[in-house]
Amino acid sequence: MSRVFSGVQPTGNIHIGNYLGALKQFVELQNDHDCIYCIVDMHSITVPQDPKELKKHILDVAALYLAVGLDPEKSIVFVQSDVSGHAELAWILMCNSYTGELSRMTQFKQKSKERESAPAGLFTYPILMAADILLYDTNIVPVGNDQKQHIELTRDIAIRVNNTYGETFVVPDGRFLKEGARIMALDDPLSKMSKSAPNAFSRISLLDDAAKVKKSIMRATTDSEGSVRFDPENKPGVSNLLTIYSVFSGIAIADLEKQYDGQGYGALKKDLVEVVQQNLEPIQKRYNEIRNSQELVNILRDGAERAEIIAEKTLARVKDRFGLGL
Ligand code: AQP
Repeated sequence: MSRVFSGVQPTGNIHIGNYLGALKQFVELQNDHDCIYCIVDMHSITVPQDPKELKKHILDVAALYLAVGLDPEKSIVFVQSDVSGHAELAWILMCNSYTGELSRMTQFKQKSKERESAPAGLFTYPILMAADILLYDTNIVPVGNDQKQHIELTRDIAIRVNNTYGETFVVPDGRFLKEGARIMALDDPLSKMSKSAPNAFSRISLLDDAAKVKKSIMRATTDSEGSVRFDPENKPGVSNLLTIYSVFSGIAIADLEKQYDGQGYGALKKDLVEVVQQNLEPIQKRYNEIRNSQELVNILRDGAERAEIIAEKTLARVKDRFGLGL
């Protein structure tokens, strides 16, 4: 069975972009793949975090993993910092990566340009991500398409090590959805929806109440043309709403265009509010049942133990290839 690995940062409440681009795939894949899903807390400290908030967000994301349908009987679910092999392998990979390739990463360029000086961890972040993936002999990495460049780098590092030290790593492939791989911000459909954007109405979080969902969608930026048409280049706002509608409802975009032909954006938005609320309701119900339970903590502890067994084997192989240790 192919091995699947992916993760989400506990940097705030998961939004529908994270869900439609990544988490929905996680759930689908767990039925016929060997899946490992991580809460990547070590990634989140590449920018300053409030320690109390971070601890809370780790459990929030874990509870959301289960609430969207991850089944700990089928998937390993754990917290990254509970398995020390991630950091250990990251160092080894760092010694086999180049500053030139890291400085080409667009996410680093974006995130560092807002600060006077960038933490070194923000620069080397993609190597920790490569370590996360390679540590588990991963074949498939389901992610949103903002991660394409990082997956390419992971592949390059794996191939480089294999060529230098002999077969060491499985070379993974990214898995990107045709629809939903890049959900855009509701207030600025030229930027991706993001947890950290200052305007809360730019995103819909999985835990948003009905009023917030309604307000975010009804305020969403569209255009002055007034016709419901999928054309991401010329009509990015309306196209983004159609994508969200289609992925949540399972109705093809072409059918939605027909359904709303001759109607204004108001009708599309009003129905989309309902579709999103209906999809979030069961997720929120399950989240509230599990968020403060001991069961959640037990699942994460058990997940870390199972992940550690796999990680140890890979690390032993890597150290042997590199001639490290006794
Ligand atoms: N807008 C998006 N559309 C589709 N997929 C997305 N992902 C993120 N944004 C979108 C995918 O969600 C997974 C988890 O993301 P992450 O938490 O690791 O970090 P991120 O990409 O940095 O997410 P955010 O929301 O943009 O957080 P901040 O604001 O903290 O930077 C990944 O698979 C990602 O591709």
